[in-house]
Amino acid sequence: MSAGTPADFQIMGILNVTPDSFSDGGRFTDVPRAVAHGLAMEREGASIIDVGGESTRPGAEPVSEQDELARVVPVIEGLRAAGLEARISIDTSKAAVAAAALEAGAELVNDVSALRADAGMAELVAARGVTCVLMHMRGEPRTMQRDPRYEDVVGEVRSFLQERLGAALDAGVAEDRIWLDPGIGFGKTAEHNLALLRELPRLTDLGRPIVIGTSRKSFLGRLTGRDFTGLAAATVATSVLAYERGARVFRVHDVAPTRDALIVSAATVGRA
Ligand code: PMM
Repeated sequence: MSAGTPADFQIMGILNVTPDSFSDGGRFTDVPRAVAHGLAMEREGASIIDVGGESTRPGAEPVSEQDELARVVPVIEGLRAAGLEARISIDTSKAAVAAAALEAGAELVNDVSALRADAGMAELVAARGVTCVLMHMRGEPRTMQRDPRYEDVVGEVRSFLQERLGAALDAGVAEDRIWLDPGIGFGKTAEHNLALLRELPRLTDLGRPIVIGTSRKSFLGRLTGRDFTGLAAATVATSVLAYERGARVFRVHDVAPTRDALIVSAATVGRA
């Protein structure tokens, strides 16, 4: 095999245009910087750029529709005007924001509420025929990390994703447009996150591509004793493990090392 051989994974580069996101809040709030960062992630190997205007870090307060629109639409337009070839996903739970983002050039909807927060979202995704990411979250970002408990975290996340997959199909979303995400860190302790990674094959057997987002999350900081600035290697390790267990889409900040690690993983397991 040679460098650049197509492999069966996709990297979703994170572009948070928020003043308060977990590890990159405030860095990309001005449009030219955000656009430059999106283009840089594409050069590094991202095939999707995930643009988000509402922080979902633990404790985050909701953002108004107007604020969210004002943050994401100019960045999506800017990425398209700058000739980005990667697909753009919009990280939102609001149908009006998703609609405006799709209008501006986004092609996927990444909804951490799994189409539950806004009654118009399922209809929009179905009508536009776009791919959507349905993510598991326990509670809401403001309170989700207050003592989350499960009997069987993997089984409960699996049932939830199966139910949301059914709801999306009922709303008219085509099955091949649905990706699933266990929502690492969303209402979960470190142990819960690790169990989900360890037992990922129980989720891949739902038959849809699994998206995984461990990037710079606090359970990695707890394990390694580092703050988020030093979590690229820990993130890469989880992405490789998740790939080997069947995940295929990786939502990360550190695109270049993730690309290299996943290319080697894919070659090793014979998928590239
Ligand atoms: N994590 C965050 C935001 N959006 N979307 C999906 N599909 N999966 C995730 O794990 C996810 C997400 C929070 O992380 P950030 O604040 O670093 O963007």
